[in-house]
Amino acid sequence: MFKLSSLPYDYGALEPYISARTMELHHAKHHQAYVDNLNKLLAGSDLADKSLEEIIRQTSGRADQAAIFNNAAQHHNHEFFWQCLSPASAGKAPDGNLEAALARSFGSLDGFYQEFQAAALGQFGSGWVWLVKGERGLEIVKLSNAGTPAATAQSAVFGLDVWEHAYYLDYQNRRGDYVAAVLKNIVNWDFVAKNL
Ligand code: MN3
Repeated sequence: MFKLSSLPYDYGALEPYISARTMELHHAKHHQAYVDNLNKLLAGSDLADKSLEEIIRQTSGRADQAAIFNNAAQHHNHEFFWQCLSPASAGKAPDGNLEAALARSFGSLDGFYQEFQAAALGQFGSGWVWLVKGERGLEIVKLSNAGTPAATAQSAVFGLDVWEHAYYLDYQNRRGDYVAAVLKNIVNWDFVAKNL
């Protein structure tokens, strides 16, 4: 049985950038539902004794396993996403090796911010924007719905949920404002740097 982890901060800790109400609904309702659905779908399945990562890889791209993939990937994506955020990041920016790697791949930190923002705005409908380790350094990848680097050979360094449930109460249709607020104020760059 998979379990929902507690957040490493309070629901209100990311205010004013993400409200307590959004965080509570997102974690206690949306994320919890992915975990509950996954456990129900796995009951009696031959995938039940596999790790979350194995389940994701074995069900990715299979139409007959789409429900299991979607809930497993969303559980995995959210567990990672919560760690990508921190209330202790105000005024901080990537530094050291992370800043150097971002500058190599995107020209500069501002280049990274702009490219990430453009990818987030360009993701039509629900999905995620990921910073991943690719063959040529860091790359930005946008994936629909439950799309996850965990289904691929690329490993995630940072990820941002751009489903409307992540921001609609606070920003309505202004996805770009949500993305900018997160990038400039509440990314846990220490966690991101560890994923390099
Ligand atoms: Mn979400």
